[in-house]
This record gives sequence, C-alpha cells and structure tokens, in this order.
Amino acid sequence: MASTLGDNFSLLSPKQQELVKMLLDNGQEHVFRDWPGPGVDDDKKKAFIDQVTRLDSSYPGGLQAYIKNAKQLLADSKAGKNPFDGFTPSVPTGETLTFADENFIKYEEAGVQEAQKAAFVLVAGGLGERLGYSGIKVALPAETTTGTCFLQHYIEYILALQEASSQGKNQTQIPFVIMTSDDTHGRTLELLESNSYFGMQPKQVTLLKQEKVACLEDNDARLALDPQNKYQIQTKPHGHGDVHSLLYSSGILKVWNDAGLKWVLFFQDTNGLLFKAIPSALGVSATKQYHVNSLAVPRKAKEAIGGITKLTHSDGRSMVINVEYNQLDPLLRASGYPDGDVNAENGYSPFPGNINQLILELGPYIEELSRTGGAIKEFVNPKYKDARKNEFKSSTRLECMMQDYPKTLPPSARVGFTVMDAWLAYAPVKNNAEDAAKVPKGNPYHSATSGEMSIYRANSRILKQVGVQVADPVVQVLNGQEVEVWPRITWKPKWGLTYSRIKSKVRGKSSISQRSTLAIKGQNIFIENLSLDGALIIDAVDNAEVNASGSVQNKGWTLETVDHKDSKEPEVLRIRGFKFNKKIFLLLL
Ligand code: UGB
Repeated sequence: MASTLGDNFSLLSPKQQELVKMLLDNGQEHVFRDWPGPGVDDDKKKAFIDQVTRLDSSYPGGLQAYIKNAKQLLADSKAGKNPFDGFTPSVPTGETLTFADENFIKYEEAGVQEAQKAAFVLVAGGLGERLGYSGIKVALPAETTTGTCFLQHYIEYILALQEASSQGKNQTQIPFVIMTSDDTHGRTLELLESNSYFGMQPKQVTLLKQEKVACLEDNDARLALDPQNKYQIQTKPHGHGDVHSLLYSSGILKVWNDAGLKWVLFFQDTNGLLFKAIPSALGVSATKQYHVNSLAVPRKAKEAIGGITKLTHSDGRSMVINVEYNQLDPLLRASGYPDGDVNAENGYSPFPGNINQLILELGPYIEELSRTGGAIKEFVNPKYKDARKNEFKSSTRLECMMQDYPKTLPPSARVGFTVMDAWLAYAPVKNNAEDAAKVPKGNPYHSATSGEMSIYRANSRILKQVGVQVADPVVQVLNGQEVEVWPRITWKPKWGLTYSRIKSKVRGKSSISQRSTLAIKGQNIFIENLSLDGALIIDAVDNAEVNASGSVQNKGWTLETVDHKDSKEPEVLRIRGFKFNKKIFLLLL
C-alpha cells in the first residue's frame, strides 16, 4: 500500500488507511496512480477520501460489495447471460377492480379504515430526463385549472385519508417520507417550507436523500475518475430501488412498527390519478392479507411501463414480478411468444402494466429487510463500443428498482397485484412534447398534456357515474397529441376521497357542458340541481355547507393553444400545449 500511495499514506487516519487498503485489494490501484507527494493537492486528496467514505457508507455492504457485485454483473452482461435464464413467463392472475361496483365500494371503505395504520413513501429523486422540465417534477402543476402542484395534491390526499380514517377520534398523523437525491433535495425542501408543508405538520414529513453510486470504467469494475478532476470518482443515480435500504438504515420502519402501523405505500412523482386508486387497493391488501400488492393497469404493447409477469423456473420456483418494459419483448421472444410484446385480441398486452405503486405489509417488510439490509437485486446496462464487449462508450454503474423488492422473498410470501382501469388510476407525466407526439397511435402519451386531460376525464366520468349529466368530450390536437378535452372538473381530496363520499354530495339532476370549468375547493359542498355552462369556482371553508344549484351561465374559461416552442410562454404551459383564459367566472364563497 505504501508503495502505491508513497508518503501520502501518512496523511490518512487509521480508518481511512483501511478504506484505501480495501480499494487496493479490490483492483483499484489506478485511482491513486497519479497522486503527487504530500504537500501538493492535499485538500483534494482529502476530498477524494471523503467521497470514498460516503460511497462506502451509503451502499449496503460498502464499496467492496459494490465492486464485487459489479464484477459479477458485468461478466454476466459480457457473456450475454439472460437475467431470466431458466424462467418461463406466463400471464398471472390478480384482483381486478371495476370502478363503483359493490366490490370496489367495499374495498374503498376498508382501505379508508386501514389508512390510519399506513405510512406513505414518495420516490422523488429522479430528474425526469425524458420530460426535460427544468424544475423538480413534484413542483409541476398536476392541472392548471387550480394550479395545484403534484406535491400539494399528494399531501392533501394523505391529509384527507388521515381525517376520514380517524372518524372524529384523535387523528393519528400519517407519516410521509420523500426520497430525494442531490438533484432534487434542496428544491423539494424549499417547496415544502415556502408552502407551510401544504398543511401537513413538518414533523410528519421526513426527507431521505439517496446518494449516487460510483461509475465503472471497464469490465473489471474499475472506478471511473472524472476526466476533469482525478481526485473525484464519477457518480450516477442508482435508481428508485434505493428507497428500501434508506428506509431500513434510517430506523424509521422500526419507529412505525412500534407505533402500531401496518402498511407502507410507495408511489411516484407525477401520477395525478393515483390516489383515486389508493383506498380500494389498500382495502384489497387488508382483505387479502397481501404482503406485497402492486397496482397495475391494462397495458398497451410496447407502452413504457413494466409488465407484471408470472415467472416459473425449471426447478419449480415461481414468482409474480415486474419485467421492465425494455426486457419484456426479448424475454417473450426467447420463450415461446415469437411476436414478443404485442396486443391480444382485446387491444391490450396480456401482461398487466406496472404503475409502480406498491403496498407492503410492514411486519414482513421489516423481517425481509433485516435479512437483506435493504439490498435490492441490481442490474447493469453498459453501452459497449463494439461486439467484443471489451470497452464501454462511457462509464456505467449498477442500478436497482423498487419494484424488484419481491425478488428475494421466500415462496411463502403473499405477493399479489390489483388491476384498475387506467382512466381512473394512471396518468403519469414523463415524456416531453416532441417524444409524446411520436408515441404510436392508440398508446398513452404520458405527457403533461395527457396527464392534465386525464384528470378532467376521470373527474367527468366519476360525476357521470353518480348521475350528473356531463357532456361528451371534444377531440383536440395539443402539442401534436390527439386528446379528449372534457369539462375541466377538479375537486379537493377532502371533498371527493371515495366514490361513496362523492355520491353523497351530489343531489337531484345536474348538468355540465363541455366548455365548462368546475373547481370544488371546500369539504361540504353539495351539487344540487346545478346547470353549469361556463366557469364556477366554489371556495368554502370546510365547516361551511354550500349548496351549488340553479343555472350558472357565463363566458367561462376558454382553452387556448400554446406552441411548445414559444419561448414567450412559461415552461409549465409550453410543455402541455394549452392555457386557460381565466377572465370570466362565478365564484361562490
Ligand atoms: N426515482 C428516484 O427516486 N430515484 C432514482 O434514482 C430514479 C428515479 P421514472 P420509469 O409505472 O410509471 C418506472 O424515471 O423509467 C423516482 C418503473 O420502473 O419515471 O418511467 C422518480 O423520481 C416502470 O416499471 O421511471 O419506470 C420517479 O418518481 C413503470 O412502472 C420514479 O422513481 C413506470 O415507472 C420513477 O422514475 C411507471
């Protein structure tokens, strides 16, 4: 060691010397190769050792384990080893829910009861490169009628569940964890602080920051140094799978367990419909006693969402697991489905689409993490220079996904999934306008345009279901995407948490025209014999009972198109391709 490091060795503490020894023992001499003697760049050398210490402490098993895992995965990748070797895919069976039927209502009510024993975890460490938005995604408005951003929307739903599930008794505060990263942490905290945590108690909210992992420069898993700074190891995100080791190492799971909590619900940064599916899905978990329950929607072939698949091994083992969208087609082609990822006769892939909303039962979850330390099966995806696979085009790293958690579970684990209609449960904002416009016809766009329009569609369909005459949508092309434009109907979660609650607030015969806007912002607002043709914003304090009735007719809020390249318009409007001219409306207080 002294020969590699020379007199620099004496600059290190005994603990740091151990770390350096570990690196040398694991084939990493090159990182010290060009170090000048003591007295030159000592601060930079110290920063390097500090970085190595951080990388070592933030990975289960430390850097040694990371390098070892990387060597194995890189060797498998070079050998072209199929990660599903020995497994045969088939279509699994799960619980399929139909919105508003007896079963659905029963599960929703059971889920609301259970919510007081739940904790929520939002993974929000991703930058959203596909969307290309300059801010953090949770700060984006879910819809621009009220301008409510995703984070506010999520928090208001959790608070509404908290209130509904305590039924007037002492309210248990539902804990809310947000996983951030260096890319999102500061801006997430600022968004919360500058908005008084959107009504949550600050101590209810815990931010856990994921660290990036070291990049690798070759098949020997040698750590890649920054070309501009030889005292810095290149790093990249490790993926949303980090959430499990972070929750485990933070000690928070034990606190929840001691407080009598039973469920942990994981969700992603930009699905404005998700909470419409939460109560019923939680009800399914509780009723079926699932240790793991993944939410799914019917999936279009080649849609960029994973497929829930039953994998049966030749040795008899089987598991129900997400197969990621880039792996599903090759897996199917290699195992008796010559056409790969294609739609069945009903126009959908036979494999349900994973929307990455997981509900885990806390007890078995803690048990499993105590065994694994939260480590999730990883993968590596190097881009090789040529077919010999000896060199990479650029450095790579190991990655992991939160939905791979069940991969290490014993066969006795109760792993299930719940399928809901996509119009009710799934409308993520992931693709920029140009890429969305290229999505094959009939497949969902997953853009800011479709994300917002899907909220209006879902709310319109729900009100139709409870007897309001809601006009049919018109089809319009916005940012190159053909979307249905329904009346712009929004409500606060405390108004419309479940189907039954919505039904109880709608009376008589009401109608809403296609060009209308209706925003319901209070808890005890009743829609009764209302005929709306224009814009109506009902803003009332929670204990005020308001009856919205009679005929409301005005010029309303007109929808105007915005070109996504028009730099004069704000970015949040450009990415959706429209804005509202909000000049005329009626406000009921
Ligand atoms: N995220 C992190 O918190 N940290 C990270 O390092 C990376 C991401 P993407 P993608 O149902 O919607 C997922 O990038 O590739 C957060 C599932 O893997 O949006 O579209 C990030 O902030 C896929 O199976 O994921 O794929 C965001 O909240 C499919 O189900 C979340 O992780 C798909 O989502 C997801 O990140 C979907």
